[in-house]
Amino acid sequence: NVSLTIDGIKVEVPSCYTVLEAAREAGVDIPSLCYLKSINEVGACRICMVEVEGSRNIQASCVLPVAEGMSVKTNTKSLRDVRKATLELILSNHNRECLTCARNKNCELQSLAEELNVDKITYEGAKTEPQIDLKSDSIIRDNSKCILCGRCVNMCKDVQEIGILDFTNRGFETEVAPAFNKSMADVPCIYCGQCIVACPVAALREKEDIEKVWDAIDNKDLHVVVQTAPAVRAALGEEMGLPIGTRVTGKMVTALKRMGFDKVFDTNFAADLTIMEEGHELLDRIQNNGVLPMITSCSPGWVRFCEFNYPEFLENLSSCKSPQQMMGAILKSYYAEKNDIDPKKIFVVSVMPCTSKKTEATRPELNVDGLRDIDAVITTRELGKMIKQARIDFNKLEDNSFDDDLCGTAGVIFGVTGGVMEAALRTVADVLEDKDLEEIDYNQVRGIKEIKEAEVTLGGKTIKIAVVHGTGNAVKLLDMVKAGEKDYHFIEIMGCSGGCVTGGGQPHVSAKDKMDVDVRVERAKALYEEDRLTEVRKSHKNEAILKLYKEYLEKPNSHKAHKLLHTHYNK
Ligand code: HC1
Ligand code: SF4
Repeated sequence: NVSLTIDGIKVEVPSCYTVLEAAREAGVDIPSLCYLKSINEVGACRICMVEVEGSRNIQASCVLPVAEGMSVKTNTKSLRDVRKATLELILSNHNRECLTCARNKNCELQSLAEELNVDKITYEGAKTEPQIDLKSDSIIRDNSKCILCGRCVNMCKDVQEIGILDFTNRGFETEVAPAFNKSMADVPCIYCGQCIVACPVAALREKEDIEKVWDAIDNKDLHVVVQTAPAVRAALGEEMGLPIGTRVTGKMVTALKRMGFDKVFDTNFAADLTIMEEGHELLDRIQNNGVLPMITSCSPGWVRFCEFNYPEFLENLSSCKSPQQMMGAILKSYYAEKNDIDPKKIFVVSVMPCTSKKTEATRPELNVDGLRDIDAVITTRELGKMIKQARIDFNKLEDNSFDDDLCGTAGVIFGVTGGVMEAALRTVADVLEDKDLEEIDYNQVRGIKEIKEAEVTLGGKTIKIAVVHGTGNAVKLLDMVKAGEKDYHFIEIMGCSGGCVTGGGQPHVSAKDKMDVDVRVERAKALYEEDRLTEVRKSHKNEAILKLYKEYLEKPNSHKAHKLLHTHYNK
């Protein structure tokens, strides 16, 4: 450890700390902008400058290592002046239409301008020509909002190992964009939205479908139903000012009913259905020499990543559609027939923690008889905006339950890394052991370790499994599988680190708050809590699922199930 003083406060911190981190321990909040813990520590924006006793120059604290006996000042007049001038320069070439901006009141640049008391822009000068890329179904890039902090660049390059975004040109012409300034729709972007999560401003944001959803609700000819993904309940509260990871399932359902949806369903039901189909597919592949390892296919970012970067693994992907799609397919077939509604008049809205789900919903290979499973996808953030637009006082709402014709069980843990695997093991174990096992917590696949591996012996068979999250970690694992260094029966891959709880559509958490909490861990707790509270925690024991097979699908992987619930990806 190292001892130093910051603004006269003595602190002792590990020697690997930076001055910015040490200050945080001392309760001193040095302002910063480009800094994003473990992802972007580059000292580019020059906002976090400090004075160090004995040094003539001021220095960027986010890249300044602590040293024994160091004495640091963070709040002198000259530092305040420098920071303010730097921020004014950044703002001089920023599209400052804050009132109509997607990140209004939720923007790190705006907050900083307020905190540093910037009350005028002294240096009005040249402006970058605005260029807004609206072509993809998932992500909008708007260079008039970009402050060149590089957070998205390093997120995409180092964490996701994709490298879609980079700095181009020089000097005043510098921009962050895909190569050759192509649209995000014309490069191998997987729409994971992790660049949006990293962006402090609105230079990267989702393509909103809010108006489309309100229009559907207002259209009296349509039967408008909504499904919410497992991870949404773990984060929506943050949009309403609640602490990170507050579980708001009941209030969310009430809000959706008040907004005017005809039915409010839980994607967990379709996640259970996925387990039934995927579990049986795995057993079939193991027993009949099918392609192994089988790899999950519910994360659309991961599926796109596989298509672009590892096409040799496409045959390993489970043929199951994702739960989002399965839900739509069941609503427009079984549910439509049972309730005597024309499937063409059913409008299915998904609320997802994910930006890639917007593009997934448009994929033609997922259609059934030319009909899309899902008609509109909104993110958790968009739902937050709609609830506010509807003037619903969220925190005062009573709890309500999902419409129970199609309810869920183990599916809730799908939203966290390892959850699909755990839910699958609960079912596969019971089938292979031919028992109703009581020990169903698979701690080996929980947690945020980059690669989780386990061997489970079930009914005398050893099943080798692995779980990875974030495409960067998928690269590491798949390269080992390719090299023959590892072999497994079943692999779970999720496109985002932490799984869906930290998907690209989840509420923004500032870089400052991310220094204190691991958002992945806090939100995961909410889903494990809901799992603990659920009476039935195995997909194959879900009464609604059993009824669906009995009344309609017959059995897992039946002809009908294949038509509705499976697909084939090829590139
Ligand atoms: Fe997910 Fe899934 S868990 S992919 O992370 O398999 O988005 O939450 O809805 O489809 O169920 C996302 C979450 C979600 C699907 C399920
Ligand atoms: Fe990179 Fe994902 Fe952003 Fe595309 S969506 S640019 S892949 S981080």
